[in-house]
Amino acid sequence: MGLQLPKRAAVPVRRVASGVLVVATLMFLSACGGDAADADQIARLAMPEPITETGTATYDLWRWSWLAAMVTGVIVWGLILWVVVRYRRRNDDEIPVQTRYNLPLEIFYTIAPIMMVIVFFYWTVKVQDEAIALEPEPDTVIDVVGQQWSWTFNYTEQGEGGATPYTSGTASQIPTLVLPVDRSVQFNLHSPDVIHNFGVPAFLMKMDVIPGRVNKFQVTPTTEGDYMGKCFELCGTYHSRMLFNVKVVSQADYDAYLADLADQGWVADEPLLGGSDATTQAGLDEDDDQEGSQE
Ligand SMILES: [Cu+2]
Repeated sequence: MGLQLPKRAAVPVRRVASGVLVVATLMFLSACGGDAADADQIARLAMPEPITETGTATYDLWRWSWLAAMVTGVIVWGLILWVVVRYRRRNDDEIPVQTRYNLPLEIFYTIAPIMMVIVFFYWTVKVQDEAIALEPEPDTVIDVVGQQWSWTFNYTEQGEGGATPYTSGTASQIPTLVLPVDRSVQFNLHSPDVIHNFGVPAFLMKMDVIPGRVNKFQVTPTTEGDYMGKCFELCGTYHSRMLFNVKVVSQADYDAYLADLADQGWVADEPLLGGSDATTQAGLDEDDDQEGSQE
């Protein structure tokens, strides 16, 4: 073979080792900065703390996936380092043989990733099924409307006489979604305009809000407290203002809150779905047959 490598001085192993050490130290130190909450977040591999029953399953999937990826990474990096050192060029006059192959090894590294993808796929589908499962009779139903540029939360038929207390935000004032603790709640997601995405990081759950169909998911919050939610789909100019607060409270506080909303006049006979009808797509008449709808 006429392959000729240009001659140059080899990089000393010591210099490479000290470079690796500096990078590792910097990564360690950057992980040490910040307060206890940051440290917790790092321990959870950047996931928020899950506060729902299904959130825990999602979190476990995340953790075990990272573990599998790290084990794979360590083996691969170890092999690379070993090969680099063991088969390095030892003098200026010879280069290592460039044509070695090993059939069993090649079969192994073809099959191993396929097996890994199958395992990841199986667990992802299993957890996803759990996250989007709907029980037939949830304790609470909330009709959520995402519209440019805020949210309306309808506490459907939970007011006196089956009325619907609601709260609605504006682009300058974000609304608060109040939920009872340890009760299953179903969100029916409506959009009268464009595709939004309703999500609460602490639930480890979000779902598209699509005009012309009603997506649904259920959660059971298990920890009282204040959380944040937002629109996760770039829906236009003021997408970034589509924030909302989430308060998980006791059943008594929840009932008091709904009564309070009704007292202040925030109550309707029917859930307010935005536009004339959230299941009518903008630009279509209500009588138009919506063939694209999957609902
Ligand atoms: Cu949006």
